[in-house]
Amino acid sequence: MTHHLLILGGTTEATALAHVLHDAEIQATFSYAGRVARPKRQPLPTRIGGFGGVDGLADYIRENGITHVVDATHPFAAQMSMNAVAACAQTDTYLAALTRPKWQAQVGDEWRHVPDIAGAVAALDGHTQNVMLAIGRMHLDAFAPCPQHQYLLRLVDAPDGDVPLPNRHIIVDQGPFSVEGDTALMRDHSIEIVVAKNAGGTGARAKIDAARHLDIPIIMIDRPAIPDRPEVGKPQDVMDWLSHFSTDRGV
Ligand code: 3Y8
Ligand code: NAP
Repeated sequence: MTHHLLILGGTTEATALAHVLHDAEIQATFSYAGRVARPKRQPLPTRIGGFGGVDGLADYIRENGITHVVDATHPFAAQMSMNAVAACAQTDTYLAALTRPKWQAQVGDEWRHVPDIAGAVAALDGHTQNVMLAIGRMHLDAFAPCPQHQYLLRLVDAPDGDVPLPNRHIIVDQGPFSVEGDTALMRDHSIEIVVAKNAGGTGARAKIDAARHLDIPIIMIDRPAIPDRPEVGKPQDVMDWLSHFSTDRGV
């Protein structure tokens, strides 16, 4: 069986895996949702855009002879991960997720855990504060019930529509970020509290370390539930996983 992998990307780990597969000359296609204007270029053939739900992904798998799917999406991309589990079951395609562990609070951290975005909004229901909202663009509307705060927003692309937060300063920047940069940013804006997703990994971690250095509390949003699937933690683990499947040696 000749391998043809589909990598569901959009994370630092997905990019690292793309380079490993490219260097190993393993046939693979990289996939983005098409969320941002200039996604990072990958060393693999790349497709951009949704598949059209579970059936659309199942059709894509069949039509492109995909033999293995690696879900290397962000831990908060729960819908894509659920679709991958369903479509791979439907098409009897091997699936593994390339995931990264949750961040754990360390000595000096002041985290307030909330279960989801709504929980973060409820945690901001108080007096006016300088809030760094570093959870991207897709959920800004949810914070409209808390217009009293002065928001520092960090977005990958400049917002196309109006932002429902009257007192805001928008930074357009694409990670990975640095602790020095995030420390200076929080100081310059006298940030008093940070809202973050428990993304894990290194690309979004800078603000967590900067907040600790500056004794700033964090409202930490826990990850959404994702169905069970085989999980690995490193690109090399994906290579080991692949080696368990027979390859076409022409014998
Ligand atoms: C489109 C295209 C790589 C991947 C880099 C990682 C790290 C930098 C940090 C902050 C947090 C946030 C956000 C974030 C980070 C990495 C990784 C990560 C957080 C890109 C990318 C795509 C996206 C989608 C984008 C979301 C947004 C979330 C910004 C690429 C740059 C906040 C998540 O404008 C929008 O619609 C943006 C949407 C989903 C969350 C949201 O709700 O707005 N990511 N981010 C992917 C696609 O089209 O399929 O990969 O170049 C990727 C990266 N963003 O290879 O270096 O691995 O996590 N991405 C969060 O963690 O909270 C920023 O500002 O401190
Ligand atoms: P999501 O809510 O789980 O998915 C919504 C829909 O977007 C999916 O049903 C699918 O559409 C499409 N989609 C998502 N990821 C895709 C991919 N890699 N390739 C093709 N289609 C994809 O996803 P999301 O949270 O919007 O994340 C979108 C992308 O941004 C993913 O690549 C993710 O890794 C990346 N990202 C997200 C976050 C975050 O905080 N959510 C952070 C960093 C990076 P169809 O149903 O039409 O197939």
